[in-house]
Amino acid sequence: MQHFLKAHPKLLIVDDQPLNIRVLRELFRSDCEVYMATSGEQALQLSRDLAPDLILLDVIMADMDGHEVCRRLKAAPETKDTPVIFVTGKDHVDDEAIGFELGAVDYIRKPFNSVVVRARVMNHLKLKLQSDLLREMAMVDGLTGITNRRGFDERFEAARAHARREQRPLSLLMIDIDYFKKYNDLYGHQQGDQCLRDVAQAIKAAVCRPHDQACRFGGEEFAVLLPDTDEAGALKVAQKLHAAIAQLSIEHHASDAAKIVTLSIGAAVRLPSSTASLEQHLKWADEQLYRAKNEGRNRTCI
Ligand code: GH3
Ligand code: MG
Ligand code: MG
Ligand code: MG
Repeated sequence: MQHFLKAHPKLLIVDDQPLNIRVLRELFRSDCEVYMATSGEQALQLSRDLAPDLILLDVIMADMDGHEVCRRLKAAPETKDTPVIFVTGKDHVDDEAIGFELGAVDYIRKPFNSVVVRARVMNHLKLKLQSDLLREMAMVDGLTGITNRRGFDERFEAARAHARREQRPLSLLMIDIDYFKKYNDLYGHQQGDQCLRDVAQAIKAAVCRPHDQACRFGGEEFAVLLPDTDEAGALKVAQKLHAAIAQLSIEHHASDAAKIVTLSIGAAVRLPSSTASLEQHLKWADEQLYRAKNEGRNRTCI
């Protein structure tokens, strides 16, 4: 395994015969965190809870066969990208074709050769971890190192699903640096870029609950997503952001709001009963941001 891949990928082995699991586990226990399931139901549960990097899946099982398990894994958003390899005694080529049609990445017939199985599984794990890394890199903003718009959209979607399921409020802050065009004009684009980096890091540091998400929305705009947060909570975070940026005390002599860099913030709370779309929620926050600008900048409107 190359150094940038995480040390111990998670491997889930599913087979209704504990003896079969033990044989496979021996092959991988030195390279992987190995988890085991002896039924289809248990496999689905563990797949959701553990987010394994790869699943080795038996086909013939008493409660729910491997084909059905695979179908359900591929149908659920949390598990649809988890690679599945069938490991089975069903050795007809038609069975193999079904396995691939169901979305498996490989098909291993029993009895198997340990060296070959090990090589195939390790190859698939390497691919999975590399694609995870690419996915993560695609969600980072190149200039500031914080989450980008693509990452934000994904988190926003997930946060909304959580809010709806758990009947929780969801708050959104749209943040815009005041008079940033004038900042660039006065201090130059390079210093403008440095200002964006400093502001981004300060926003990220000020937003500290594990499920909160700060991102660069584009240009000199940032967005903060606050799950399980009502109006009072959103205002508290917004005040914390104003304070954090004031603390940076970045000189801005061309600003009409203050002689340092400041933020305007628009906040919007989506209540559990709301049926508003993501676009509507963004639009509310944008409207409040517009108000904050009109009312003199360096403030939050909600
Ligand atoms: P307001 O207070 O109304 O927000 O005024 P503003 O000047 O901040 O707003 P405006 O939208 O007119 O200008 C945004 C500026 O942000 C213009 C653009 O040059 C600058 N900007 C956007 N992205 C970058 C970037 O990546 N680097 C730098 N240095 N500047 C950027
Ligand atoms: Mg079996
Ligand atoms: Mg702007
Ligand atoms: Mg601006």
